[in-house]
Amino acid sequence: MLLKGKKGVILGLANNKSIAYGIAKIAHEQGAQIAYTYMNERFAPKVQKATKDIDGKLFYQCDTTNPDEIKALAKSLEKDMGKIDFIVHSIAFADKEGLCGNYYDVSKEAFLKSLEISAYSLVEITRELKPLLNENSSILTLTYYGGVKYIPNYNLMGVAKAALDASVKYLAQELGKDKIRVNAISAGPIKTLAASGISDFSFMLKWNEANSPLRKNVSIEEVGQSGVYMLSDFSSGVTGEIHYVDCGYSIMGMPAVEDDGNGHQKLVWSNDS
Ligand code: 0WD
Repeated sequence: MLLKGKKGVILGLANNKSIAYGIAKIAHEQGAQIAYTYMNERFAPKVQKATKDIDGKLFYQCDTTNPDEIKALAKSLEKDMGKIDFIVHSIAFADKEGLCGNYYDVSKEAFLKSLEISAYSLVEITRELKPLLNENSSILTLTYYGGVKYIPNYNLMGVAKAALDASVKYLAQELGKDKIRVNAISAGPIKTLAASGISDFSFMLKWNEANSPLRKNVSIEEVGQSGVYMLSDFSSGVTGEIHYVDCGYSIMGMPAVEDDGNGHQKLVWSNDS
């Protein structure tokens, strides 16, 4: 059991399709004691229901745009759990206007809100919860390739993920002396509530399945398995890392190839028969 005796908090589990749920499920199987947060009262019953089978007992409200709720979370965790060993940050948001059309049309309001929820929240949570973290603790966030390369319609979220990726590196350097690690998993596309806001998301899923070396899309359980490695002492030598769990998609320099039936690769749109 990789996480036996470890305690932590998972932020951003909206339902049993969430990436956070995949991480929670595997972390629970590996012996972790986990507290969960929900954004507001509307989400509380959904989070409680989703975590019923994985021993969900501790729940706290934490809208990360409210600094008082982050401070209150730190206090509640200390009271109910004492010191903790991991934090999973699985939170992101962009208004619809930031996930379609031209990036240059995005409003300042939408930009600031997205960066606040998707990137700054990691910084603020790290600062407020740091006093609770044991030595050898692990902080994990979720990112996407759209912060590194252009992905159609990912627009504002791509810019927010770039800020998140850079935050991981700066936080990793600063927390390293306290023996706290900070990493990100860059997951391939997965159909979740948040993903349904991205225009043409079903095409993204098909494209990734067709063009990934493993010829499939990643599951939340697969992200969970890699996530548990990042939370466990098995990754004790790893920090500041963006770890791809995307069926290999991000290594492809020239996608859209297929097998010609004779074991040879050819371009999907090639005229050569
Ligand atoms: O393809 C995907 N689904 C990928 C997602 C590929 C790669 C990365 N990711 C990232 C997302 O960008 C996000 O950072 O994984 C993380 C988790 O996303 P998810 O599991 O895809 O989405 P979801 O199940 O919707 O969870 C995100 C949750 C929100 O759910 P809603 O129902 O609002 O979409 O983030 C939470 C909320 O529960 N959230 C907040 N929590 C606290 N305070 C806030 C907030 N202000 N805003 C959103």
